[in-house]
Amino acid sequence: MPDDDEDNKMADAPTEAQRRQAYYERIAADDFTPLWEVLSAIITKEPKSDCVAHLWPYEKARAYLMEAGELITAREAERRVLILENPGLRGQSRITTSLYAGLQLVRPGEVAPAHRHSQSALRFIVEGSGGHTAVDGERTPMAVGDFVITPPWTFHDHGNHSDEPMIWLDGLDIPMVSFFDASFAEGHPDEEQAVIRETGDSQARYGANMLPIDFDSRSVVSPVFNYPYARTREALESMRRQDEWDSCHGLKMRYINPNTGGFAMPTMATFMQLLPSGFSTAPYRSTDAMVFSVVEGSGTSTVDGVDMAWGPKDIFVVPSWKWITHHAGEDAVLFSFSDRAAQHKLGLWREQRGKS
Ligand code: 1HN
Repeated sequence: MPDDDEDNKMADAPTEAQRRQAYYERIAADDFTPLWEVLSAIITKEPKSDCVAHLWPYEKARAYLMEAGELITAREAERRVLILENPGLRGQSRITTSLYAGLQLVRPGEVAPAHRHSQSALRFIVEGSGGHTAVDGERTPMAVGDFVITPPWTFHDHGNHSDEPMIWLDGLDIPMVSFFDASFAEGHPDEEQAVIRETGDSQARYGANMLPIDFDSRSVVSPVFNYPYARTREALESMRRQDEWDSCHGLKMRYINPNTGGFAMPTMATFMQLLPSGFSTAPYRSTDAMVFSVVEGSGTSTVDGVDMAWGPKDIFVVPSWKWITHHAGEDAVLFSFSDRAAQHKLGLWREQRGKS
């Protein structure tokens, strides 16, 4: 029966889906894959991230760190740090897709030995004073609220000659450097590098609104490596008297490389902002996920309808392109950092302001 024959032929003929699948399997064996099957997943209409908003209460972090202090020395650990791992990125040593963050403890009398690596590091001091870090032969004291830079490939070691624990937030561009497969690291032959410049030298030389006459103006890393809180706080306090409030940010300043006016570090941008008591910000979003460290005061930040209530020394993270609002219950000072410096250089950075 001709009609039945026709039907059988139709049933035997592979469907379009089957023909495509067979083709994908054949080309896969030679390491090809069809773009049209993945296009909308790799080029999203707007940022999509596994990174989630999250807050780490300082009280809990500090208790765990102190326990670590009993378990391992800074010398043995090399760096005694608890990584702040984003709940959406567990197992990846990341606080955001592009950034690493951790809390480091150096106990009285300890040394974290000298080494260097390609990754840039920032330190934001959350507890203690009387500790120090050394970079390129100069020691700088560390006190609460100070922002301290370790530029890429510079030897650095930390010490604590005080009788109180020193705790700070480390921010590193580790995921970015890994993305580029550009990581190098090595130890220093000595536990502590030799001190060859006086404490305060770089502040005087580069941080007094002057630069040495022949300073290389192309340098991408700030030659200032400690931005003391006392000066930052004083600047914010002077400005608040002029009432220059931004609806999304309150009073927000960025740390700069005095040589270029750009961000202080090549990959990471750092900020300090003041929100006066009772201030509620208008919604804001940007493509750089942001890590916040609370210096003073308390308040609530809301991301996607979820409230994060914070107080002094708490750390919280806001993913890329999520609307955020802040409310300060009392005068609040927030330090923050992100990958904005890298995004700017790559022409990627975007922001959007919402209506209050
Ligand atoms: C590092 O060198 C320090 O120098 C802290 O204090 C955290 C995390 C990963 C790799 C290197 C430091 C680090 C780190």
